[in-house]
Amino acid sequence: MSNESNIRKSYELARERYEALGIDTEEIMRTLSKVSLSLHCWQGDDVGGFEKPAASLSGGGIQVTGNYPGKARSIEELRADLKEAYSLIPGRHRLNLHAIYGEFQGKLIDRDQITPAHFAGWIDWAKQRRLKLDFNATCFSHPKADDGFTLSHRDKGIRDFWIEHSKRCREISAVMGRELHDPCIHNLWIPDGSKDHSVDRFSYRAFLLDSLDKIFAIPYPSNEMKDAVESKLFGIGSEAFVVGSHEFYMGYALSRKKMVCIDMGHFHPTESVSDKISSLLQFFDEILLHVSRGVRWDSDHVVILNDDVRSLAEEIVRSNALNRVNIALDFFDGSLNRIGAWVIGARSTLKALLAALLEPRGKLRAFENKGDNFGRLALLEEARVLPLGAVWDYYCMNSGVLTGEEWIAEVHRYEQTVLSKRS
Ligand code: RNT
Ligand code: ZN
Repeated sequence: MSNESNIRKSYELARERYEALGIDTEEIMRTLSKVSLSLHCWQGDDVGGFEKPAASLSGGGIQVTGNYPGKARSIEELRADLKEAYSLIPGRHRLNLHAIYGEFQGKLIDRDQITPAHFAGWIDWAKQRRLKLDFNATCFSHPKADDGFTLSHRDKGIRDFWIEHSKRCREISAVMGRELHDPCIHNLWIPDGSKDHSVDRFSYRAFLLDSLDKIFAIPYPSNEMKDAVESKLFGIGSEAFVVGSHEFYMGYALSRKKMVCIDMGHFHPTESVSDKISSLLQFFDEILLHVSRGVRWDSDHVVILNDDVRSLAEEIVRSNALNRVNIALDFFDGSLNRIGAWVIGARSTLKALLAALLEPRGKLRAFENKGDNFGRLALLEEARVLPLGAVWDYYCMNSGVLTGEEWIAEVHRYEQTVLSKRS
């Protein structure tokens, strides 16, 4: 019996099992195929980028550990690796770039000098591959970020430098969106904060507010670009104080009609990020997510199919908000095959969405509406062991990507034939 016919047989049984619960697996697979994750370029080279001289991850409250061989050393290598990763992820997904990934042709182009021309190659590449782009200002890994402050810096000269950078990044985003006929989401995250207590939190936040208003002074049409702002609770070296806290950006985004970006690794470890979705959606048309995995003090481990990600997907689906929640991935791990890391994170996020879509929502809601809390809890528990894997394999097969554990061998093959040749 071939693998393919086994997958079909398992799927057929699964389809009937779900049908009995009122779930149409065919329709759900069509819905899933329209979900486009934004794949973060920075997992491919440990947030290095292609500036000359090369930026090294610093001043950012974020850190990549591990020196697994084979990381992309050039734009060509990164594109080849991305192509490999995309080929193992079912569906059509976006690419999320950071400003340090421009084509600077070996020249020193400081952050306040970048232009859309430096990203023309990416736009062409995206056009050829029918990809859509998202973008991020890079307000870290730079001498002017070394003391841990950028847009909220006490020094006006340093603030102005990062304001100019961020304005240019928004312009680049608008060009990307215009050229690719799909709005590019520009996300702004800054590392600003301090290891120990500040006695003037108010002033830093007032500086940040003023800088943001200057950055957002130029409006762009929403079919070209959309703005998001990302908060954080603490980072490495900013344990006691982060200027751009959740409350700060909630207030900012609501009053200025921007999106909030909710990174799963940026909250108290016992706080449930999924619970925020249905609240935010009462006030925002759209939000941006950074799907990540916090582990102790790190906020950026490779995403896996854990309860946090499953609950997040459930809350998006239960809120009927797949078209209002933009889902980006954000993690970086240099201790394993980096293409494998991308694919694990993306496939796990999609599996979580599939699981959420396959939830017997009608029956669960009926229990809840009747006040039958036992019935609701019992069905939730039974639903956890429904044959999700059979639908997933069938979905992958029909999407033309390797199923089950088969893709692991392909990543190993790529490592042997391509990555191992990189010194
Ligand atoms: C850092 C933020 C931010 C970065 C990327 C590289 O804590 O999550 O989104 O990870 O911009
Ligand atoms: Zn993030």
